[in-house]
Amino acid sequence: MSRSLNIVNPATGAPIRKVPMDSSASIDAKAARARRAQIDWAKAPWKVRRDALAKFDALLKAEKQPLAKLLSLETGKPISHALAEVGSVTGRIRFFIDHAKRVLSEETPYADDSITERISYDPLGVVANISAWNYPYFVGANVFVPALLTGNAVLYKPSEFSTLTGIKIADLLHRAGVPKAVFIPVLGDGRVGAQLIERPLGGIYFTGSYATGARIAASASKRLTRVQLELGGKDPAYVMEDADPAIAAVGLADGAFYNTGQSCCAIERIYVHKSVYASFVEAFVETVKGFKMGDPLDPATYIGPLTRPQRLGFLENQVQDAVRKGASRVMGGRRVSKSPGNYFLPAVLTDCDHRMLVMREESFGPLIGIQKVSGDAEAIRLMKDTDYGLTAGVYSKHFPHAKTVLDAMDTGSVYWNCCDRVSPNLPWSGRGHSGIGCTLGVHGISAFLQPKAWHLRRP
Ligand code: TXE
Repeated sequence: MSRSLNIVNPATGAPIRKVPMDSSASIDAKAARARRAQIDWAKAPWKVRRDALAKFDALLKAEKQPLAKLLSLETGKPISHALAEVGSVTGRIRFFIDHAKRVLSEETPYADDSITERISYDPLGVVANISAWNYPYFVGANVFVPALLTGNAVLYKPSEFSTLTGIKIADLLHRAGVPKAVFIPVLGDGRVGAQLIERPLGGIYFTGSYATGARIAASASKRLTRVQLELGGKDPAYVMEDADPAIAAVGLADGAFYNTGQSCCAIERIYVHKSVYASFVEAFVETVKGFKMGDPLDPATYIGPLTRPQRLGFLENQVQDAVRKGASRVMGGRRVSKSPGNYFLPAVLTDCDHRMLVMREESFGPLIGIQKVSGDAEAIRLMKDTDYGLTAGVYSKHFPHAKTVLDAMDTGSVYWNCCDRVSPNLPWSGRGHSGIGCTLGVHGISAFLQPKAWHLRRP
């Protein structure tokens, strides 16, 4: 008996569509098709693969409006954020197209009159891409664009919270010239994802929570399948004594609440030097009060509904736990009870400390805890008090001072006077519970290749 996904609008609770989920048998058939098709795809001239992804880029641009509207309808992402996401994927696609050929090229690191040493690069074969819902175009393209450019086939499982967008992505890639058997969507929930990774694969590329990532790594270890995990975070920011509190407040409010706080590299906790604490909190709260909460399809909306309904109670529990332990609830912090949508009033908690869940476990929603610190040493200790290692940032006027703090961070990315940003030029990686491996940058292209060393002695 086949199961179905019930796609629901998070802003209204209204059903959008039922989508049948893949079964074990259909996954087997798709995996077999991909294995056969990948051989010719890898042999295809570079130009064929490059032109298909360039056409995908062009289709994304041409159809940005309807794609953004579907994304907003299905995930509750404010339409302005959805347009920004679909519109910005081009930068990542262009980067991969401009750099993949060089990363793929053979190298001859050594040659003399008898020996030549050469390195060639092979694709991994068929890879599984298990993706997340919060930025389906970004986190998807980070994986399937370089995977396809380097000659791999992709079994792509969109999150159950962004299935319709995932189906659209597959349609665009196929219309762009990627063979249907080379990029195959596998539709369903976590159970379908668990069935998918049981197949023989050249690699598993996962974006999602730490808990699920750990389960996937355990499953993959039985077959020693290559695994890449882009997981959660508890990203800290520190407002130093020489920072401009008003500038820091605007930047960090956006970093904490953009995409309704549902970003892996969203600011999740803020430490403020005691000398600028009061002025920062005042400016921060004023900025957050200016964020309009409403219908995601309204261009003026900044805060939409949570994508996942079950997170309303999770966030309320973090607020209640903090207040019970002495935090001050300056604004928001509870669901909008009369709304049929998953609306959570944007919350700012002050007087926080590390006894509170809000300062330790990922919130992944419109909720932030702020803690006063006496100086850099205390800030560094608190920022490092976490199992995660995705990003960390500081606001200050003088870089040498900022660098002493950023050098101390054990994170894949660090920020000075900015936050919550990802660049195709730079490797995107997480340490500790934030993941394994790298996407973006040239590292994010090599992640889909395996080297072959050639030792050639002339007869
Ligand atoms: O993840 P889940 P969610 C993180 C973010 C947050 C989480 C939110 O920080 O922690 O993702 O996404 C499938 N075997 N990032 O709650 O539940 C599931 O169907 C195989 C970090 O959706 O882990 C979905 O497709 N698959 C990131 C996907 O895994 C399984 C950016 C993710 O689901 C499975 C975005 C199983 N046993 C979000 N169970 C970054 N660092 O860039 C579930 N799935």
